[in-house]
Amino acid sequence: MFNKILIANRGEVALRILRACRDMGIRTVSVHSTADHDAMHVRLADESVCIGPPPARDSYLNNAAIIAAAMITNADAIHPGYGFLSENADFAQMVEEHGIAFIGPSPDHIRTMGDKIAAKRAAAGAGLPGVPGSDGAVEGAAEALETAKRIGFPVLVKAAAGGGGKGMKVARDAQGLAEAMRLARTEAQAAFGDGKLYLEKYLDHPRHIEVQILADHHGAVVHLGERDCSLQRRHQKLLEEAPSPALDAAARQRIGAQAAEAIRRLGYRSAGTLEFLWADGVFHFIEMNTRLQVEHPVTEEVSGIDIVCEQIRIAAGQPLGLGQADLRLSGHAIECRINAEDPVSFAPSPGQVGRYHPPGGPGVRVDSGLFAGCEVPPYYDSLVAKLIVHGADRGECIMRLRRALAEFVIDGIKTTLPLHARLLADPHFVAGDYDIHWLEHFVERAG
Ligand code: MV4
Repeated sequence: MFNKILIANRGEVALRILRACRDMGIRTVSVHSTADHDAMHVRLADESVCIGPPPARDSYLNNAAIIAAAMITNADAIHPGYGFLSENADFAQMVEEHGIAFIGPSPDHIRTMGDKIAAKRAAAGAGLPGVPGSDGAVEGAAEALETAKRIGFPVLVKAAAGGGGKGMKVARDAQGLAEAMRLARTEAQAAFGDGKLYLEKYLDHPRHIEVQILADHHGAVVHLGERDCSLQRRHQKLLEEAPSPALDAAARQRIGAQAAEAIRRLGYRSAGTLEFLWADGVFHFIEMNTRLQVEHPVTEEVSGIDIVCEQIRIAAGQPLGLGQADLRLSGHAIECRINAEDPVSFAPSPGQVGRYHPPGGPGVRVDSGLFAGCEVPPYYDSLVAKLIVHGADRGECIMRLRRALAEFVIDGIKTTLPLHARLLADPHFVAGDYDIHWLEHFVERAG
């Protein structure tokens, strides 16, 4: 096992990794920008290294500074968390070239899954069909039109380097397609420096279902069931739950088994997530995330598995201590993402926190780096806390979540807590009756 892990991240996920390290008796090194000098992830670590000024590109994205920090502190592994360098194949490779373990999959797997066309091809080859569409990249308008006529309008133009919705355009007819191609190409080129595009049939009202996987270096693969991540606005998830209210036991079993088998065939090793769109009783693979995800706690709550500890053990070469038959998913879990934002306009709301009182009681977990008097800097993602609640079933989970939301006090900054309270009172949400577009309409109705 590793002696010392450097955590190349900040905020709640840095704390989450610190806690896993403590539970495993592994020493920790935090890195931080000058804006995070007094942050909780710095206070709780055994050692810390300042890696640069506030802008992320000069600190949390500064791979040379991070690797130098690992070298001088004698860390034998780096955990990248999520965001920042977590899906940067060049960083993972550089870490390994310095004799330090990267807690994640191989650079090759990160690279393949980072190219959405390559990912789709690899997944299809491993038994996970995607949405019907172009066979790889589409070059020009004529080729795009040919594909669109084959699969039928509406179609969705997607960027190979995309993900998170950037460079994505819907086209409803031939004229719209030419325009969508131009816009998507320009946007993708500007955002990623790569204008490569592909085409898919546009699914109108799917749900976003993802399957959590653990795979070790000895051929063992397990899935930990699915999460429903359909409740999002502008590609920012607001609330996730496990299991999905949309799936029955047969569909759940089918996608879990298919996902695990695909991971086995891909030779993937680490924690990872396969993303699907679920429409009309069919799963379509769309992307794979090769990192620990923000919403991993809902899976931890229903499976009893510590995903971060398992991810660290896998990276250290240890075998998964369990098989699929040892796993029992039980009850229901929901995560509310609490952002330092205005709950109506979503304008960022950084600043100093006043009173801070997290909720407690049966079934309640709070993952957060907040404390009374802390500063929420304006430079980074606005996620400041995650409230994760578990119950014997979805009904109990919702009752406990309402209780926890009512107890939660974060003064001094605006947060999305009131939006969650409103959502938890909505009959459609309570019925589990929503798709990927539903939240946008709910938010528009806000007063
Ligand atoms: C789609 C789709 C409909 N049809 N693909 C959005 C981000 C990227 N990860 C994939 N996305 C979508 N791909 C086809 N063929 C709709 C979306 C989509 C979406 C997907 C998941 C969660 C939220 C979403 C919000 C808008 C659009």
